[in-house]
Amino acid sequence: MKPNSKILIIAGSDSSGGAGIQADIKTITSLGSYAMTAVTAVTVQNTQGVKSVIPIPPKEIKNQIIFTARDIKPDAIKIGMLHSSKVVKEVIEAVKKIRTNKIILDPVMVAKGGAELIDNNAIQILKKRLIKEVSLITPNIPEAEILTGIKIKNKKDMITAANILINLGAKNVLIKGGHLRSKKVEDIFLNKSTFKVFTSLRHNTKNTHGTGCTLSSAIATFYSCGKTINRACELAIKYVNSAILTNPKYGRGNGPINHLNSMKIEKRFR
Ligand code: PXL
Repeated sequence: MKPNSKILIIAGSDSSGGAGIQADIKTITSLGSYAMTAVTAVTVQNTQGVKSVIPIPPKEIKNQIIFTARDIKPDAIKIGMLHSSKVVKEVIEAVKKIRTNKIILDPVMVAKGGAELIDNNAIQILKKRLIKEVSLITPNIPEAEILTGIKIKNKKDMITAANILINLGAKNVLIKGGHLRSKKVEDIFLNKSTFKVFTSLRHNTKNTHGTGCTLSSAIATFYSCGKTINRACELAIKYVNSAILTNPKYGRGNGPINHLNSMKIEKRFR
């Protein structure tokens, strides 16, 4: 088969393969599209935690984006870990230059084990400037709390937070409800004309490392292939839910999900 579309990933590397660039490439590939990358940082980690973070110089992040996209124009962009304000600024400049208008922003802040992947200044610029430049922002509950300054305890609070993000200039918002202690997981989608709640079964497992990265890459892939933004969210949520259910149980900590869950390998290898 040939790829259906081309996606540029701007994110950090996760040496354990479950989150970050690695999750993004696996997701985009397994859903049938072509993945390109601009690496923002290299993390040293396993399923038990992050040992260190090595930042890539901001100018080189911008160079990766522009040089790559000038040759192969992406149909969509997925943005993940941006650790400093300098990086956020360079990424804003670079994505303006390459003129791809389908951009999904996963505002990555803290890794599963608690390691901070972004600093405070960067959060402020992300909130003031980057939010307005993207098609969709996909915060989880702790990220939505930081971006909006409100405490989120239930669906009503999620809706309030989504409205605050729309007022900050977001075009579309998907707040992921996985961190709430509800029996089912409810993710809410909001833009100026549409409100939707996507309900999924909650699977009782600690192996959910990289769900946010995987979700935003899956949304970027479906969206790049012509689905509407809210349908892309719905399809991506289903993909992540199946990936959690069929997780391979790797590692001693928070293990990865099964990025391959949508695939059938038909080729025979001799
Ligand atoms: O899941 C958030 C995340 C994003 N990007 C990178 C990460 C992580 C979590 O560990 O390592 C590179």
